[in-house]
Formats: sequence, C-alpha cells, structure tokens
Amino acid sequence: MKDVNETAVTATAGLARRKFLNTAALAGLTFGAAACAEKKSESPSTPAAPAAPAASHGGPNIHLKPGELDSYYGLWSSGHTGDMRVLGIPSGRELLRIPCFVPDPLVGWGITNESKQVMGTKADGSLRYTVADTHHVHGSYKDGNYDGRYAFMNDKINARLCRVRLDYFICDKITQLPNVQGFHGIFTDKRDPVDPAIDYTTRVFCGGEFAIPLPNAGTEDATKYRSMFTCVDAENMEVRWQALISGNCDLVATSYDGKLAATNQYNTEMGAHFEDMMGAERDACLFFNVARVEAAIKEGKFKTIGNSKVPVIDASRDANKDPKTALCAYVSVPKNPHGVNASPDGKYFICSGKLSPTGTVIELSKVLDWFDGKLEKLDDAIAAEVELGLGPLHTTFDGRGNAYTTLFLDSQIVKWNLDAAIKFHKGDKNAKYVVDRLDVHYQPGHLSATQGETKAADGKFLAVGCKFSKDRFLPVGPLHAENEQLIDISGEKMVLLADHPVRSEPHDFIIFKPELVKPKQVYDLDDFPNAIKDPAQSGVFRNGKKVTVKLTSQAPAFSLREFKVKKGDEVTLILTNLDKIEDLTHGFAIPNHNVNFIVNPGETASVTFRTDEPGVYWCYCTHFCHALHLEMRTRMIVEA
Ligand code: RUQ
Ligand code: CUA
Ligand code: CA
Repeated sequence: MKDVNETAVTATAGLARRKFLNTAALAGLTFGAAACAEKKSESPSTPAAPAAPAASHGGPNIHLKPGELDSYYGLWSSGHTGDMRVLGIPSGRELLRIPCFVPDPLVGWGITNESKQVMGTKADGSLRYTVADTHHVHGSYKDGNYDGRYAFMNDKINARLCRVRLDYFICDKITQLPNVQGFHGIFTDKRDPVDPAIDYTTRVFCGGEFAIPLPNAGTEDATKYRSMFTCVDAENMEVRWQALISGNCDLVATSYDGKLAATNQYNTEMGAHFEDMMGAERDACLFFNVARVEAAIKEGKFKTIGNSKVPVIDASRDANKDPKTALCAYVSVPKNPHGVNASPDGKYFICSGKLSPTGTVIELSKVLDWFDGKLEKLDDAIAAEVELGLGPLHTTFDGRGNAYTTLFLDSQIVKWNLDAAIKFHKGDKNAKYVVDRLDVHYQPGHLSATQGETKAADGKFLAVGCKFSKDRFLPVGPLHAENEQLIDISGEKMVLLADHPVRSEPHDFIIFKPELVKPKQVYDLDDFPNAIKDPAQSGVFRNGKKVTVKLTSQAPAFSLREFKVKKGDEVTLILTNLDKIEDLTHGFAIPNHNVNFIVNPGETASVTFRTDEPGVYWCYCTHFCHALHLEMRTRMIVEA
C-alpha cells in the first residue's frame, strides 16, 4: 500500500477534523502533527456534537433495579492507584477494589504481615514499594476461554507482575522481573505449544518497554541499552526465561494454539528520545516461537545477566535471520504501533498503527509457515493493512468477524470487518471494510468487548476507556474522572449506552460471564497456618521482648477483653475471625500504632508493631458487623 505517513499534513490544516475524516480518503497524518493540532483546538465541543442521551438511540435498558445482578464481571486495572477493580457490567457498578501493589487502608493491605509478605519488604520489615502503575489485566485460560483461576496484572514502574486468585478475589503473589524497566504489555498463554494435554494457561509473557544497560550500570551511551521479553510461570510465579531483543516491547498477544507470543515494537530505532523513536517508516511486531525458545534453553543456548539466574536467549534481529533456526521473527508494521490483539477465530493478530492510521492484520498460520521454511518473505504474513482513522490504539472483537479499534485522535471507535479488509487489501477496492464509526468522549485508549479476548466472544457490549472526560460530568476541580463508556454492539450500528465515571486512571479491562468464576465468600480456617481455631487458645505469649497476642473475633466480641504487654515489646497480634456467616467481616484498629485491618469470615491476619508509650489503647472493630458493633472492643494495656 502507499506510504501513509508523510502526506497530507499541510493539506488538512484548515479543515475541521471530523469533516475531513468523513469526506476524504484517509491519506494519513503523523501522530505528532495531528496531536499538536488537536491540543490547540481542544475544547469540550471539539470532537463532535455532544451525544444525544442513550435513550434516543434505543439499545437495551442497562439500568438495573435494586437487587438485580449484572450479567458480566469486568476486571479493570487501576493505573497508578495500584489495585485491580471489579465492576459489574452492564451497570458499571464498582463491586470491589483488590489491593495488589499499593497499600490499602480498608483491607489493611500493606499493614498485615500476610499482605506484606506478598508485597515484599526490605530488611527492616518496611514495604519495598508503595507506588505502582498497573496497565493490563488478563485471565488464565482453558480451552480458549477463561477458567476462573487467576487474573494477572503488571506494575510498569517497578517491573512487577501480580496474580489475583479469582476464588477469593485477592492478590496472592507478586514477582519482580529482573533486568527490566517499564514492564508494560502482558498476556497469558492459552495452551502449551507442545503438550496437547496442557490446554490451559501455564505461562505469562511480559514485555519490557524501556531499554537499559544490562547489567544496569549507569552508562549514558543509549546505544548500549537493551530491552527484554520475559516468560513467567503462571503457577509458581517464577521467571522461566528472558529474551534479549532488538527494539522494545509494547503490548503483548498470544495465539490460541499456544505456539506464538508477540509484542508490538514502536522503537525499533532504539532511540533514547522520542524524536529518535519516529525515524523508521515501519517498526515491527516481534513473534516468539515458544517451543523453539524453550528447546534452545533446554539445550543450554542461553546466558545469564548480572546476579539473575534466569536463562536469557538471544532474540536479536541478526541472530534470528534463518527461519530454520530462528527463535523469533520480526514482522514489519507501520510507524510506532501500539496494541496487538488476537482475533477470537484464532487466525490473526491485529496491530494498531498509532502514528500510522492503519490496522495491520497478520495471519498466524503464515508466520508459522515462515518458521517452517514454507514462506519466503516474512512480511507476506500480512493479510491486510488498511486505513482506519487517526491514532489507532487497541482492538477488540465481537465473534462475528468484526474488529473494533479505538482512534485516540479522532475520539472514535471504528468497527471494521476483517474479511472485507483482507479482500480490500488484495485489490478489491469495492470491499467496504469500515462498517460503522461512533464518537466517544474523549480520546479512547483501551476497549474490550464482552468475552472479546476469548473464543467465546459474544458481541453484546463493549466498554471503552476514555482518557479525558472533559464536560461529561459535574465539575469537581481540576482532576477529572475518566469516562468509561458502555456501547451496545449487538447490532450493525454501535449504540452508546452510558457514561461511567471512574477514579483515575484505569487502563485495560476484561469482561466475562459470571459462570466462569466460582467466588468463595467464607474462608476455610485451614487456609491459614497461624489460625486460632478455638477462643480458648487466646492469650498473651511472651518470649523475652517478643510477645504474641492470640485473639479471635465472633460478633460482637473479641475473645480477650483486655491484654497486657510492656513498653518496648515487639508485639505480633494474630486475629482469627471465627464467624462463618457470609458478609460478617470484622476490623481491628489500635489507636496510635498505625494498625487497622480486616478479617473476613474464617480469615486469619496478623500485625507486628512496637509498644513505645505506656498507656491504655482501646482496640476496636472498624467494620460494621452487628448491632453491638460499637461495643466490640478490647483493651491493650501497655505497662511501663
Ligand atoms: S497501553 S492506551 Cu498501557 Cu494498554 Cu494502550
Ligand atoms: Cu465487629 Cu464491627
Ligand atoms: Ca518507531
């Protein structure tokens, strides 16, 4: 196809942007120029006439009556509040925030010893990190659909991967990737590339966006910096292997047959400053042949970096030119692509152009053909490359052959048909691949359709994360909520149904059917090795200056009415909630000791603190549990 990057910048300067888009064949703008023009003219009314209320468009009624349950779960990454959020869809109601990387005062995440152990501590027992930046959430799979075991999410700041158990909706493991900065894209694998019995997730792939010196000695010469692609074991959360690549990693996708994992690359130039990252007309989507990578590691073809024991393979361009032995393949994609998404029929990865107004459709069987020596030119795996609009970022699917791509600069979603796009690319200029466009409010990043990243994509609803809400909600000062919008995609035309304000700033999300998870609402006492199973085991147990206080809760009382410790003790207080009724959570706060946490039914949690000041401290239940909730207390008496 023709060069889409260099033309038309000046030609469009005087045209209203939407008019231009609607009337001109998209000749293409560079992202940078378009972004600048956008900024100058930015005002609440710029992107489009304001949407009419949803009712006037028709579409299903999504206002649930009291007591009515949602028909989908949504898992949302939170951005730099570091948690994972659970939403009901279509209502958009927030049901839970699952603390992961960052302390949470409701739960006592980062306060209890159990949560600190998951989060990671320094030698002095304090938390290693209290900031994070979560971007992407993906579930574990079985047979191409979610299996309800786990969800995984990244922390870009500190290169950490967390796992959330979807039985209790809690974070149970966090792994920091060695020698990686700016860990951005993640995706779970969907089956094993070799063993047909493993038709479920056993790996999580992680893309490193920023290049650094390896090992990281503070060298200024950026030509020596490198990025890595990482594979983590989904069960034990240990790093299995890493790949030293040319260029960088942005978003990640995996194939339904387990054979391929890929990452989009916007910086094949390996530039250190943004203007250096835009030199090449085409960047790449980098495919890993998972079976070959793991066979190479078995054969000992790896090195290690610095203190890390993780095997690192050479996935650089130069070392992987011969298809017969290549561990990876660099398929070219126009200028600075962003998202890469797998179509639910298992056939294609769609790369979104970002600085190029295009979507690139890569046929996975052809990539495998190249590895098998059956395809001469790797770029012949590109089944289509079509213009979509300005600033394409992410794509989702309805399971009926259509893709939906966010256009950041156009503040639109474009619905396009994959088969028609492929026909158009092959030369049938009558093939109309754009099915519909919908204005969203404003500047959309991720979007996700119900079940859209599974083989069971059902094409009912689509949520889109709009990065700017501008005028959509009552003003509340300078910080605006983000606007998650809900769209009905069940028909030919997309219908905007609702605006959902969300606390900044979620990035990505997945939406799936409730029957795919089996949440448990009461813990088993045996889940906790330190559980106090009988109130009679309560008491104060001293070992020199170290004191253990064992306590149970049963509404409306704690098992000890008071307990005595001494000034200067290191106290570990263990609390088991013996209430076994759903929704009977207790809290435990100790004034002046920076302690507050909850214990859910059947749960045990512990805290460790020092007693510096003699006195009486009323420890009280902070979670409303009973008519006598306010009376639910115990006294800590600290003796001089
Ligand atoms: S990225 S707005 Cu962090 Cu998912 Cu595309
Ligand atoms: Cu126990 Cu409130
Ligand atoms: Ca580039």
